[in-house]
Amino acid sequence: LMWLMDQYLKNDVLSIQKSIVDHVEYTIARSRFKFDDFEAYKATANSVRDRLIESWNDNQQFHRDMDSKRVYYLSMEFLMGRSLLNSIFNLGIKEQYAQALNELGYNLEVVVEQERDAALGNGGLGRLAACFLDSLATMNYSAWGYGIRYQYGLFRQTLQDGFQHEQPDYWLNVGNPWEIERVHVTYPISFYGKVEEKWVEGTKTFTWTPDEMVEAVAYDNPIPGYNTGNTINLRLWAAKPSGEFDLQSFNTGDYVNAILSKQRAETISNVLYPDDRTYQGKELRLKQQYFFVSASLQDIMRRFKDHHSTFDNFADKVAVQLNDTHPTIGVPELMRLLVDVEGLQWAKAWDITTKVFSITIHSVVAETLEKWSVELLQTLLPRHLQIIFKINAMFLEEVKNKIGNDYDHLARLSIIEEGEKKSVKMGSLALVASHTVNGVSKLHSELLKERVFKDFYDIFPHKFQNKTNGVTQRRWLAFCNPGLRDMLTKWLGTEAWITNLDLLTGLHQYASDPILQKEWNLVRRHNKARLATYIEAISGVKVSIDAMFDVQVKRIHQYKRQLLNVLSIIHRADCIKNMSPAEKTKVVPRVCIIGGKAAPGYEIAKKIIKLVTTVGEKINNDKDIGNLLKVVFVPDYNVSLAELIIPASDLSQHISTAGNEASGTSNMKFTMNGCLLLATLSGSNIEIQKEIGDENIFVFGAKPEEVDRLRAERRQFQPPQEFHRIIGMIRNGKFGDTEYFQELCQTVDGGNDFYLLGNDFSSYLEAQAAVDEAYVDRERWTRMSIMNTAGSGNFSIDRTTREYAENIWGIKPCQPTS
Ligand code: 26V
Repeated sequence: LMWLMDQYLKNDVLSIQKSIVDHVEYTIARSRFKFDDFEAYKATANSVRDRLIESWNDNQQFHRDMDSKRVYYLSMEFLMGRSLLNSIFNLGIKEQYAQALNELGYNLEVVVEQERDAALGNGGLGRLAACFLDSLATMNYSAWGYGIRYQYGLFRQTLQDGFQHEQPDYWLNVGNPWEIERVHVTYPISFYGKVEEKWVEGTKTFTWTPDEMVEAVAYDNPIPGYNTGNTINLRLWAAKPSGEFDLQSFNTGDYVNAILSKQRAETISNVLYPDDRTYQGKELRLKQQYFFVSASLQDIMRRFKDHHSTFDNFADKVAVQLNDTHPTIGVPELMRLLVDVEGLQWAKAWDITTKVFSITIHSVVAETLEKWSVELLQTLLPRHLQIIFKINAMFLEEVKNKIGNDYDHLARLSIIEEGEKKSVKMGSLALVASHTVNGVSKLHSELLKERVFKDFYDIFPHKFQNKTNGVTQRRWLAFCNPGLRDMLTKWLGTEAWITNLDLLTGLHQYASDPILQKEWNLVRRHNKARLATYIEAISGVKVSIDAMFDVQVKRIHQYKRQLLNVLSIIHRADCIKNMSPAEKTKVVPRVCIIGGKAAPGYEIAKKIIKLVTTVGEKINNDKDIGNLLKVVFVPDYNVSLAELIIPASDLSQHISTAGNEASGTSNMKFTMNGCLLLATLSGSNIEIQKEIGDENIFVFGAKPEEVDRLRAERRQFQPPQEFHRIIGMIRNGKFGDTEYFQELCQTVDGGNDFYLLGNDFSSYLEAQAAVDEAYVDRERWTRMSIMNTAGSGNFSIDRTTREYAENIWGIKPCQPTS
């Protein structure tokens, strides 16, 4: 049988072809002589899936035997994108698959495009989680991701008359070949009900009798590492009606309604919340959090118990990383499982809990940290609320010994926010229970200590660390930019940079080499041509690849200042229109590309989108401007579009108000691909500048340490005339929709301008002029571009992963020898 299996899973072209055709016939149930591109994709994916499962099984067996410490990455979001190319590339069988398909009459590139994105995330936080999985697998760590199998991913954005509309992303209706349903891996998840206290043999015990129970069913998604047998697991939970519970209601005669009411359990894992700004205290969101965290912890404990008879070594075998505050309910849940279910003493359980958890914070301001009302917790998770109160009481008692009875100070530290509506501060709860808390860039980690968690830093300084984010160079360089990949490998004389990005420094010496420069620009032009074709297809706008591709793609947020970008675009158009023909010949032609989704309820962000499209319409049809300026809004920005856009960008904008972007990760992807940054002193921009050198990046705007003062004084600040004039143009209806844009214009009125667009405007225009000047000097620009790629080694997520592994999780790489 083993021999048969090995034959079946052989990786020569012929065996692969046979497996694809078999899947066409037996999985897709189509004729092996007639199937379309989509069916070819499904058959190919299934054939790859077989190979993934084999390596997944080997790997799970290996780690079971080793009983090595494992990290569990708990995240509400995993923004995975497509898997086919990633999988065959990481498994080292891309060429075979390309050839196999080719001989069958299909083109791998076309087949790959048939796959729908797995968009189970909003933006930075979710994509970071996906990059971590790739890195953990590649670096041979023992790791699992845990999350939710949403039926609806992030909404799909369409534009109607320039306005954003949201379409449901029912991504599973075409089937998902990458997941393995584990109908037997299920856990009961309880909600509501009441808690009874009883004295048993001298100790108080608590029995939670819930009112509602659902079942969590596991779906496993194998994650292959690059060039290693280490295929790790992303386990996503789906909610199903519980089989056993509630049998009573079936005897009341209302059979149909009993079924319908049970069916409502499934809503828990139905939809990803698309707002990444503020928590809204929605019960369903808290249910989602508890649902996936409880299932994950039960699963982790069951696996541990397979090998151990006590929990003494739990923290030596298990590390749990909380991706922001979203999975924090795991803290009282682990306590509940250890104390109420496993019968441990509180002190022992608390000791274990505080050795297991660590948390990453991804936001800059305290207001975005979640709070759940005591009232809601009391109703939904009564036992957890008790546990939280006890954790808080013990914590405050301990703190009192250090700081005395200063009431205000204690109130700030308290996990419970007092007041009319009491609430639980999830950030504080996570911090008290975690052995480590980290920010995602150097500046951000400092801000956490100085501001967001200042009071906690004073008592727990040892808990605070920095872990600057990174991105995976597999997806974000090696396979989204094959031209550059081959060139890097050729000039560095090795492919080893794919797992050791520091090797890119080897390019420094060639930055001015005319041969490299020539090849470099050829590759870049090829990438730009691909994007130009796409832009024409979606918008009808013809763009020249000689023009500078100036890109800003990210979620639409006021702090990210897409509006600042639009204002400078209007300014540029206006300047061009006032030029003589002779002056016009000196203008650097630009294609301004903007993309990103606005949260469905975020009106100001939606107005920014409408403004981009309106301004674009006007400029793109202006004969006086012609090809000197084009403005394109790319709808439905997602991971797959990023893979097309990033390699084709000359300039990319990361222009949030100084200090307001925790890190940023797309900046790293652009830098890696040889795109120059126009950047403020925010998050990891600062560290990128340090690595690639001041002369290879365009930095402008206020300093982070000035922002507080500038905000305080903004009522008195006089923005430049130009700024007023451009706002005036929008206000007075130059772009139509006069009424609609008023509210948007108000956001930058003197007293209101919280994100300091007025303050930074002059500096921004100067930086833009410096960009133009650099671009006309082709030799200089190309050198800068090469220096960006050469200096990006530090922003490989492998560096980040190693730092977490060594300084937070305490895990070591270990590889199955096959
Ligand atoms: C936040 C919230 C707030 C409560 C309601 C629901 C919800 C859902 C998602 C989020 C995530 C927003 C946080 C986020 O994505 N932060 C970004 O994390 C990136 C990775 O660390 C970082 O590069 C970005 O600077 C940061 O904005």
